Order: sequence, then C-alpha cells, then structure tokens
Amino acid sequence: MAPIRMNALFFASAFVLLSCQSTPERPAPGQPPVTDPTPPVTQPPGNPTWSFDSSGHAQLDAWRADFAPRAYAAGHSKDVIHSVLDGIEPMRQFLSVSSAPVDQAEFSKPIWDYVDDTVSASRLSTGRQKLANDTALFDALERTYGVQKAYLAAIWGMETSYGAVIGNFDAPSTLASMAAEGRRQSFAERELMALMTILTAGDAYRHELIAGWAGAMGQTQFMPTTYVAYAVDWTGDGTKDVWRARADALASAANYLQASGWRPGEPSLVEVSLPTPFNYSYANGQKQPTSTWAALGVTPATGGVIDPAGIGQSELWLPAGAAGPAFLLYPNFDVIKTYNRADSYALSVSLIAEGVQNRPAPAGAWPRDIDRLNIEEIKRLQSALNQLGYSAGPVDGIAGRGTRNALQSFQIAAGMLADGFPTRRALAAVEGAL
Ligand SMILES: [Ca+2]
Repeated sequence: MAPIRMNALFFASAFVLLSCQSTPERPAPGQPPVTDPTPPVTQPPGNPTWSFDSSGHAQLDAWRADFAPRAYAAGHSKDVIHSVLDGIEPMRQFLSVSSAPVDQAEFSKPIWDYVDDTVSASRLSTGRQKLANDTALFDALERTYGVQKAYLAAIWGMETSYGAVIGNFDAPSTLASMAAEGRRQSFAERELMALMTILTAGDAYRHELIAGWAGAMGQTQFMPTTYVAYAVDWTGDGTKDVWRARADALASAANYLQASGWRPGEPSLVEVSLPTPFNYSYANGQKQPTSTWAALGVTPATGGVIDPAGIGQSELWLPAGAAGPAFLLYPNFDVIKTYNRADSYALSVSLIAEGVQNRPAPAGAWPRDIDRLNIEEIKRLQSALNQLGYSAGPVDGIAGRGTRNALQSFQIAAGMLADGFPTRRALAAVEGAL
C-alpha cells in the first residue's frame, strides 16, 4: 500500500490512498468497531513528571508533552508510555507542508488502472502458489472462521503482496505524527494507546511495531485497535505475531472478517451480462430480487448462475458505467469494505479471489478510451448537480457514490441512459440544464 496522491483532499473524509473514481477512501484496515483499549494498570497516587528528548520537531514535542499525562491518566504505565513515545520521529507525510502546486488537469485514477495494478497476473499466480503450499492452514482457517480461503489469500495479497511488503514505518512515529498534525488527533491517540496495550500484553517488543505509512501493521495490515480487538495467536506460541507469522496474520484477518459478518460459502459478487437495451435506472444502490434480475435479462458473464448461493437479492453495480463490466454485489462485498471502505478495493479483492481459483474476471472489457472527466470537470459536474437539486455532496472532484447517484437521478429525469458514470457528455447535459 502506498499513497497515490497527497494533497488537500488527503483528509477530506478519511485517507485518500486508493485514489480511484469510486470511493477513494483509505480508512486503514479494519475500521474497527472502536473500543478503547482496556487500561492495563491501576496507577499509584501522584502525578509523575515527564521528560523526553526532543524529536527535533516542536509541534511533535508539544503534542507529546500534552499526550503523555493523558495516556497515563487512561491507565497506561509510565514505562510503556516512555517505550512508545521515546525516540519518535516526525514523519513528513503528516508534518511537512507541501508546496507542490495541484495539477489542475489531474485525473483521478480510473478504476481499471487500479484493478490492473492490484489484480496482476503475478499476484494471481503467487496467490495460487501460496494456497497450494499452505493447503492445511487455509483449510483449517476456512473451517474455523467460515471465510473461504480464496478471499483470505486475496486480502493477504492485496494488503502486503502475501507478506512481502509489510511497510517499514515505525508505528509510534507515524501515529504520533498524525496526532500532532491535528486533524486525526483523537483517532491517532486511540491507536497509540492500543500500541501501549499491545506492549503491555507482551505481544510484541517496541522495535517490532512496524507499520505502513498510516499505522497499519503486519501481513494483513491491522490498525492497533483492530489488533487489540481481533488479532489471534493461531500458532499457539503465546504471541499474536501478525508481522512474521503468516498463520497468525491470516487467522487474525479471518477472525476480523467473521466478526464483521462474513457469510460462509457466499461469493462477494458475480459478474453479469446485461441485455441491450437495458434500463440502467436499476443499477447502483438498489437491491433487487434475483427473480427481478432474471426477468430483466441479466445473465452470468462467465457461466454458472447469477445467484449461486441462493442469497435472494443483490445490487447491480457498474463501476465504469454502461460501457464497462457489470457485477451483482452480495453481502460479503460489504464485509470486505469493513477492511477498506473503497468499492475499488473490494472489487480487486473479489477479482483476486476469483483469479486464484482460475476463474478469470472480469470478462467485460473496461472502457479505457471513454471521455472521462478530470478533477476540475468533476467539480463542475458536482456543482451543477447541486444547483439543480440533485445532492451530489461536497464539490471535491471525487466522483464517489453520492455524485454518481445524483447524476443517475438527473439522467433518469432527463430520459438519458442512466448509468451515473461521469463523462463529458454527461457534464454537458447537466450544465446544459442549468
Ligand atoms: Ca503466534
């Protein structure tokens, strides 16, 4: 995982990491049902004094001087607080001011580029090897947690290329820098206190707290609070070593997915073909019974049936509009999004899960030469839709679900092909209605 763009959009709603046309948020794995870590100790009476060597960054030092007594008041021991906060360093992704001008013609990354990058042939072949090499482990995890092994492998592959790239940031430094920066202070402080809980529990040594740039740790990239709540010692050696023990990391991810509502044996999506013509007003956001899709002429794109698990209803999703592939989304798609809220992320995990089972997807071609809008044009589209009363949401240049649903409502009212996909033609129609 690596940030694609770092600019003013960065903290708009969460982390802009997966900068795609759909929801570009990167809230870091796990968006845990946040529980404050259990205070590990009862403090002796009296307030200790705090002294830290300067980090060389005044804002970080000032934040630390303020935070340490609060962490102590929350029940963490002085030794553990020092262990986490001594030696932290300012991380420039949070604590420097970028002077780089924003490229006014910048395009958000199209979802097919993201899928190309993340669902690569090498990632699929490596995933098949990993599944073959560790059959007993994956089978046991699937039996225990009910999460199909192909999806576990897909998460592992997406997050860290099967443990090969777990990040090389010091988790306390990156979270402290995030806290000192201010906009995500309470989130980052909660995560830092979870790191203190991890050290107190003896699950890791201070120097082992290695993370990605936003504080997610280990082979399946758990935020510290997610780790505290869901990490598992599958190997039975007494530590939840999500960094070095793939079995611990995979079991932790499976445990988290199960707790997030994973439905055993069900697919997250099924690629489908649509008849021509098709009433696209059914797409994007409205669940329909399987029988309705069948009556509308929706058929499986690559064989089988459109509802193999008999789930009964699903949403038709067109990530690149009418000209691209179409998918029926099932409840496990949303469970994957508890790991990372971006639709694009859940799509890639789903496609990797298909791919490692030798089911090539998507069968439908991406509309790579479509006249996509750049960020400024998307802002114009959002502004015009808002002026027309279609509630596109904030004018941020990101065509997420809110913008697409607003465009789709406009298209329906205007009698246009209503796929909600922002193209120049759509922009011209919307601005023409002002
Ligand atoms: Ca272990």
